Amino acid sequence: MISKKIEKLLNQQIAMESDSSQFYLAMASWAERSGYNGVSAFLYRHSDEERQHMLKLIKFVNERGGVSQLPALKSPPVNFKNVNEVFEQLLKHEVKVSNEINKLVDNCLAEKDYTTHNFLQWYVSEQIEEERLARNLLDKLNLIGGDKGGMYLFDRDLETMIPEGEN
Ligand code: OFO
Repeated sequence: MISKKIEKLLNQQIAMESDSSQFYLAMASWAERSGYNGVSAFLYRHSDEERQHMLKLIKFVNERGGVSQLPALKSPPVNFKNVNEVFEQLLKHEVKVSNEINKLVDNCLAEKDYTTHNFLQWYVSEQIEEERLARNLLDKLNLIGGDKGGMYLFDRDLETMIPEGEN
């Protein structure tokens, strides 16, 4: 059974994963409209994965005798300046998520909730991968600079890339 405090914090994390999913969905839609089909496919997959992260938390809260709560959906931005801005914002967002996961892990230790602590280890590893991949992609974009051919190849590579970087 989880404590009310941990239940509240897990519900905040559910809201955060939902925000991630919405945010990346908006990015995917912008990329699709802007002719970046590979970037768009990657971000649609990323958005789906964030929804899976949210579902995993919902099920955990329910299984541990808590009550999961779904947040209201926030309206994400519609337009982005360019692909660089998309990935800069994505990295910034992932760093924020990692910080929140770390705080949650700290709270589990303080509350001696080792079950939730153990469950959250999956999220800790996932965040390392997601941040790593976002940084790699930004490095590539910086190398490409304004080169159109480079951008074409970047977009093509993302068509099949998996958002946690297992590819
Ligand atoms: Fe849920 O991993 Fe990104 O935010």
